[in-house]
Amino acid sequence: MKGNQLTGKRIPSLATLAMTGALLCTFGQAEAKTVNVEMTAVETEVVIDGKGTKFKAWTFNGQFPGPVVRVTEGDTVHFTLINLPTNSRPHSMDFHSAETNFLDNYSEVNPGETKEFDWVAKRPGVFAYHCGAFPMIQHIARGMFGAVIVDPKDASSMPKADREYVLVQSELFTKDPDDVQGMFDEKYDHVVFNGGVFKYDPVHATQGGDFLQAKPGERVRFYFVNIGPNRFSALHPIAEIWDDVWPTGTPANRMQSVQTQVVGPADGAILDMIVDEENIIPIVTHSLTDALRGAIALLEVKKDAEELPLMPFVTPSAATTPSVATQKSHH
Ligand SMILES: [Cu+2]
Repeated sequence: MKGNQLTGKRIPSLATLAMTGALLCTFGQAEAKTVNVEMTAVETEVVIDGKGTKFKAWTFNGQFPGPVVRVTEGDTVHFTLINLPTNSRPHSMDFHSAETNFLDNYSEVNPGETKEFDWVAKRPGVFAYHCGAFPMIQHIARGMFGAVIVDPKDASSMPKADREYVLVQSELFTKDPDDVQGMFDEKYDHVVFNGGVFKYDPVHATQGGDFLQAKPGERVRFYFVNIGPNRFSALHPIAEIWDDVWPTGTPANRMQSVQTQVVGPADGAILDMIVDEENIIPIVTHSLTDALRGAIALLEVKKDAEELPLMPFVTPSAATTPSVATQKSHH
């Protein structure tokens, strides 16, 4: 699948091999590399529904959610966070995929300043990232979050997917984005996948909404992150059953025949579904007050399904060109 994210090259040059030193690679496994990921904190308006409703967001790269970071187990990520001088607040980055010194690396970056740090993608799975600047509940509620996919070094540790989507669930507080007490009191207006109210549900959306698509028989893989800030997700495919679920996306965690997967705030899961015949499968958080506030995605299964990006219908980052060119292999 081609997405609005960039995937690092799998084959490093000899120079990279020499530089990273690493590499106890066996045949058929991806080789470790260094990947540069740069993000810019951008306080900007984003559109949250098909009617064009604007939301005063805080974002990474102007994108809501932020760009998908995709690396392979063993890779080193060299991360740069730029806080624009025009921004009003400090921002920061917390990668749940990293095990690192958070006091040094996850500290706040003031407007006009830049921070760089490295982390190693030691564990495969799907992880949240988010801004952790004070008050964190507000920085998450206003949109500073996204997903990291760490593909397993040994690709055979999971069945091969025919099609892949990333869904990030979050709550939207649209009445007053500076009402932090309202965020503590859970006075959210919407719950959304990938930043849009019924973004993938043209039935419930009063305007807009686009189906996710798949072909009959395809193994469709969902990389799911729930960033909250407060609500648990109960992810359920109506009239289907998840064939395989990997909590946190860890290959060793394989569960089979799961009706509803609970994913708490700032957790993730990889969920696979194979739909045998043409159908429309609603994917919902079965916490129904949240589903009916916007967290329903319709997977249209049809023989002539189109290819779609990893995170469909999310406006790519404005901070970089082309596409989301924030992620580059180092070689
Ligand atoms: Cu922030």
